Amino acid sequence: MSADVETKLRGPDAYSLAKRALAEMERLRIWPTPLNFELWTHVVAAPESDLAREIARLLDEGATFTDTVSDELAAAFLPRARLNEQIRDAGDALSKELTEVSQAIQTARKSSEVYGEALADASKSLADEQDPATLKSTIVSLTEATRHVSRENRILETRLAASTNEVNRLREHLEQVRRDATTDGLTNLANRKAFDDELERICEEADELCLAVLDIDNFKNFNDTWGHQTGDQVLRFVASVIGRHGSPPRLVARYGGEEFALLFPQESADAAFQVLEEIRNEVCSRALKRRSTNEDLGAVSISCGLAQRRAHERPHELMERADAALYRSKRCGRNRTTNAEDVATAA
Ligand code: GH3
Ligand code: MG
Ligand code: MG
Repeated sequence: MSADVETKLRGPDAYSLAKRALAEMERLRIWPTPLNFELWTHVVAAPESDLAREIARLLDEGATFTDTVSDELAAAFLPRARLNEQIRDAGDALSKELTEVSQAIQTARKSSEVYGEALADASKSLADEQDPATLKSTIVSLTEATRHVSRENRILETRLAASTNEVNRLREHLEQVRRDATTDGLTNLANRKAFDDELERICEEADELCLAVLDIDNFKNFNDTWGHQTGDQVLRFVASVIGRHGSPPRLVARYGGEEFALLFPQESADAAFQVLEEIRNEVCSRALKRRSTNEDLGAVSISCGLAQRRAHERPHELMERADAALYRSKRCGRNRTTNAEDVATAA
């Protein structure tokens, strides 16, 4: 999102842009969720933007704007600014907190210096002085100085406790922002960006690695028959099965619409193949029911492609081979797993 759009959406035209966005949404029968509204205000404010172009392309294709589609659009085109804003705000708050703590420490240091001087003076006068009245006044001022410094210390302690709480709150907030940025909202699995980063990292560390892509079969038909909401339910179900087989050190991600990726660090292709077959069997043997009406939906199946990393192979090459294996599974009738080595042999 450009600064231009931001300015427009906060400028004098904001109301008319908002009205136009709503009218467009109504015309296109786009459901007026807050996120859709946000997307469409951007479209009317910047009809030449990448977001507007992508939405036009999806409309041409006849796509349905499900929550997932909108989430993906927002993730691709809107969130960076929001994320940056949140990180910047947390950074500002942290720096304000540190400045205040450092000021409190300075004040405490000064008052303990003053107290040190008072102690030194007192010890001198106590050593030299015999007059009871002067001794008494020395003790009184010493007591006063002690009270003062202990008051200052209590203030500092309170300030430090408040700061510790605030810093912990900010840390949790930043952790949440980081989680949101790396998680897919529908399935709670890692998103594509998180997966790509991890794949890159693992490829730098180890050669022993298998990568699988898993794709729901004929999902468009399923959506067309049962609607996108039920489709979303199925996506969550498939994600939960894959997720159960993908505990660390494995990594599961929702890689695209109805496509998942699964990484097997330090595992052989045979072992990974077995796991994919277990997932596939678990998915296709479950008789699904529509939650809202309890209607039988039948079963869904998935196709999988598996590739074992070759020495020094780049992440995108490994992904391409897994994809080619998936494509072979689709071509051979779906609901099956193909090892990329077999694609290479057959080619
Ligand atoms: P294939 O077996 O070849 O994979 O066929 P397919 O129909 O699954 O594949 P295609 O790529 O033609 O269509 C994918 C469909 O997945 C289209 C889209 O409606 C659906 N889809 C993608 N993301 C979502 C989502 O978040 N929710 C729902 N309900 N459907 C989605
Ligand atoms: Mg599919
Ligand atoms: Mg697909």
